Amino acid sequence: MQISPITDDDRTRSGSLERAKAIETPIRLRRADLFMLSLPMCRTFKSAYGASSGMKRAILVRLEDDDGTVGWGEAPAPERPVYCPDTPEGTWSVLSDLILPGIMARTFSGPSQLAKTWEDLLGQHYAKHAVESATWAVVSEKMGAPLYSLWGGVRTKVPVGESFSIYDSVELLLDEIALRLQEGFSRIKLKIAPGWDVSVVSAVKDAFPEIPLSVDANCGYTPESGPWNELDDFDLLMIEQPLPGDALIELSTLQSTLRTPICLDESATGFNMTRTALRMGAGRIVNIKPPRLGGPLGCFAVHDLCVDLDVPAWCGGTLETGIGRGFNLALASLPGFTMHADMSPTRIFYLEDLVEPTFDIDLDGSISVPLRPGNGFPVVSERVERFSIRKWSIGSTR
Ligand code: OSB
Ligand code: MG
Repeated sequence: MQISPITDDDRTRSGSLERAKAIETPIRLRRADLFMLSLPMCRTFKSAYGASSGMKRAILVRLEDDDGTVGWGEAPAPERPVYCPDTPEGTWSVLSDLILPGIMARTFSGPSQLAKTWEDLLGQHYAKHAVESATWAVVSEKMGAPLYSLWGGVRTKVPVGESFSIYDSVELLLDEIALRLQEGFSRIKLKIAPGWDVSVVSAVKDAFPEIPLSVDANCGYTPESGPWNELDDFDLLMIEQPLPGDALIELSTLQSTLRTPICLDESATGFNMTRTALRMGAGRIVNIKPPRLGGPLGCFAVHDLCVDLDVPAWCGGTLETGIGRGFNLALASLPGFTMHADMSPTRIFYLEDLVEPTFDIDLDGSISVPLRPGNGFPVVSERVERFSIRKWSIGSTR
């Protein structure tokens, strides 16, 4: 694929970002609540970064508008800052010390103006995402319009694939894949790492030759250590993040030797980084994830960039509960999301979801985009309380 040259028009030719910025519904928050949750996982999720299992923390933000409208957001920061620099404790501190105090009892014309209050803060993308998305839920509820229509979505069903963790044996992996294919998943993504790559991909290809297949290396290789030629022979949809996120020169060199597109995940930390990476030819596909990009507005910017450059994009996940996945599904309805999303139903990772009803995959391999205003799925407060290990609030209830 030829990457067309990027011009300074990239910022202005955008469609979805301009649309989102133009949405003006006054917000005035009277209260914000933070919840630190400890959620029981029902399986081990292992990648090049190591394994998560047992209990996983997640932070929830609940915003309450002066008119009583409530919106929830989620910061699924990993226990260890290996995929991204954010952590649960750091995110909690930024939310309670810096972000939430700055938005209380002030009138904002909409989410875009509200998000300007933290524009000067570097990083802290998970914290920013949790608040910005909760704000979008408030606005959507107030306007009586689902997020997907507010944001300019063009589809109400999102084709989904499953992200398969590293298993103890290839047999266990093949059994799991067979199960998921029966459920309808129509694209397979395998986590790879040194020692769990070529032979595994080969076994999966042999067992399921027809299924679109990709791999995700989560930065686990160096240019010298990866089995690039072997991987390139499998006709994979993409190789996701083979090298560290900031290794743009090496990624670009590697991409020039491969037929298989490289997909940017850890490299795509914001608009400028993604633009630079694409211009350098460091990848040909972009995985758009709301927490990694600091919220929906950051996603719209990258989405529009991808549309303008004719670069395929898809919506990735970070093991969100149904609260975070509600935003991901609405986002994935935008026109530039032309490839399968990572959107496993919450039941695959967690014993209990925080929303009811939650979502699941249809036999046609897709998940329906939520059509209700506000949070895509109704949040069950009792479960939030039950899994909370710490709470904090600012403002008052009336
Ligand atoms: O690299 O895509 C990734 C989960 C957490 C952090 C990074 C990644 C992932 C996944 C899981 O692959 C995708 C999902 O949430 O379903
Ligand atoms: Mg990834």
